[in-house]
Amino acid sequence: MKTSEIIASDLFSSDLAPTTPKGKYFSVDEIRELFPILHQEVNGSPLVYLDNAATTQKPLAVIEALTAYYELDNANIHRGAHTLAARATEYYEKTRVSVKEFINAPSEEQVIFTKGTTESINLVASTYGREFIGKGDEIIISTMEHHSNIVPWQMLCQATGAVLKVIPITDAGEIIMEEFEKMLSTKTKFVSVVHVSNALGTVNPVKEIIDKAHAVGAKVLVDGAQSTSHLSVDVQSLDCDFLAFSAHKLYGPTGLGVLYGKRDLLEAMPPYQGGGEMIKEVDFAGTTYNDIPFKFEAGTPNIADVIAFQKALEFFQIIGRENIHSHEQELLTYATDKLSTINGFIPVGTAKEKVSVLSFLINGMHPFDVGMMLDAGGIAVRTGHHCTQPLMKRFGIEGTVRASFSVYNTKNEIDTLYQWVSRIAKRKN
Ligand code: C6P
Repeated sequence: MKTSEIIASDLFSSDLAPTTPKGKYFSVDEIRELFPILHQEVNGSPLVYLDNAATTQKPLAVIEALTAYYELDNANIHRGAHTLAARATEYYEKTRVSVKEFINAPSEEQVIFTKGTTESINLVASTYGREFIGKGDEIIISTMEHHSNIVPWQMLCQATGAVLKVIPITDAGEIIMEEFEKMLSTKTKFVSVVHVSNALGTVNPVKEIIDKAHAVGAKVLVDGAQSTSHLSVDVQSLDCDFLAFSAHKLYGPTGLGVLYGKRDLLEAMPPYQGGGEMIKEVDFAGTTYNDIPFKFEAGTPNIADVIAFQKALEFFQIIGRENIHSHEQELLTYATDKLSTINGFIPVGTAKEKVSVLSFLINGMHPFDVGMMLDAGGIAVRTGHHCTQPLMKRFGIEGTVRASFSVYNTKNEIDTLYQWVSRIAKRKN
C-alpha cells in the first residue's frame, strides 16, 4: 500500500551528498535541483528569484506531497472511523509534532494551525485582546511592523478604548531600546513586535524586549514571519507568550500558518470562531468548547497543506538551519558589498544585525520602474511599501526595491542583479 507519506519521503532519500558531522552537506546546485520552478526562463533570461521574503519556492517533495495526499489519502480528519480518515488524521497531527519540535514548544497542543501570520495575529488580538485588554490599557508595537501587526491592534483599540504606542527607530532601522523602556509601565498590557523586519532585514532584540515587557507584567507576541526561515526560533528560551508565522515563507504551502501560545493563556482565551471541531458538546442551552489546540481550529482545516508542510520542515532539517543561515548571510554580505559600489545606490536599512534582505533605492528613479526593468532581465524582486507604509513614512519614501535571498540563491545570481542594477543606475547617475 502506498500513502502520500511514503511517496513524498522517497524524494529526500537520495544520497545526494556525503554525511558530515554537521549533517548532510548539499551544494547549492544540488539544492536547486530540488526546486523545479527555478529551472525556467523569464523574459528570455534564466529566472533569478530574489523575492523570497514575499514567499519562498517549494521543493518537489512539498509539491508531490500535496498531489499524493489528494491521490491517496484524502479524507476529513478527527471524525471518520475509516482507514483514509485515520491516515489523514495521523499525518496532519504528525506535522503538528514537527512544528512543535521546529520551535521547541513544550507540547504540540500549543501549536495551532491558522491561515497564516495575519490570521494568527488577528486571532490573538480578537480573543486574548477582547478578553484581557480594556479601556486605558496600552499596547506597544514598533515603527517597522508589517500591516498585519498594526491593523489588528488598531481595531482592538477602537473596540476597547485601549491605546496604541509605537517604538521609534533609528535611521539605520533599529529599535531605540531606551524609548521602548520609557514607554513601559503598569498600563502596558501587550507588546507585539516583529522579530525580523520584512522591509529592512533588521533582526530585533526580541529576547530583551520580552524580558523588559514581562518585568511590567505585559504579554508579548513575536511576529516570526521573516525570522523562522532564517534563524533558530526557540519559544522556550525566548519565553515569548505568542509566536506567529507562515508556512509559505518556510518552503511550505500558502494559506497555512501557525500560532504558538503559552498553555495557560491559550486555555484562558475564548475561541476565535464557532463551528465544528472546536466543541465538546453542543446543546441549544449552551456549548462546551474543545481543548486546545482544537478550540481554535473551527471547521475543516487546511488538511492537504498541513500534511505537505511536513516535507518543508524535513527539508529544513535535512539541509540544516545553520547551513541555511550561513549561506544566506554570505549572500547578503556579498550583495551588499557589491551593489554598494554602484553610483546612485542607496541602501535602506543598515542595521548591525540583519538577515537576507537588501532594500534599496536608485537615485532619481522610482522603485517600481527599477523593478520593471529587472523583471525584463528575468530578475524577480519586490518593489513598493512591502505592507509597511508607516515605516516608509518614517524614512520619507514611498517604497524600496527589495532583493531577498534564500538557500537556493547563488553568487552568480547576485552578479546578474549587480550587472542589471549598474546598467539601470547609469541612466540617471
Ligand atoms: N510579508 C512580504 O513580501 P501572511 O501574509 O499572513 O503570510 O504574512 C504577513 C506578514 C506578517 N509579518 C511580516 C513580518 C511579514 O513579512 C508578512 C508577510 C510579505 O514582505 C507579504 S506582504
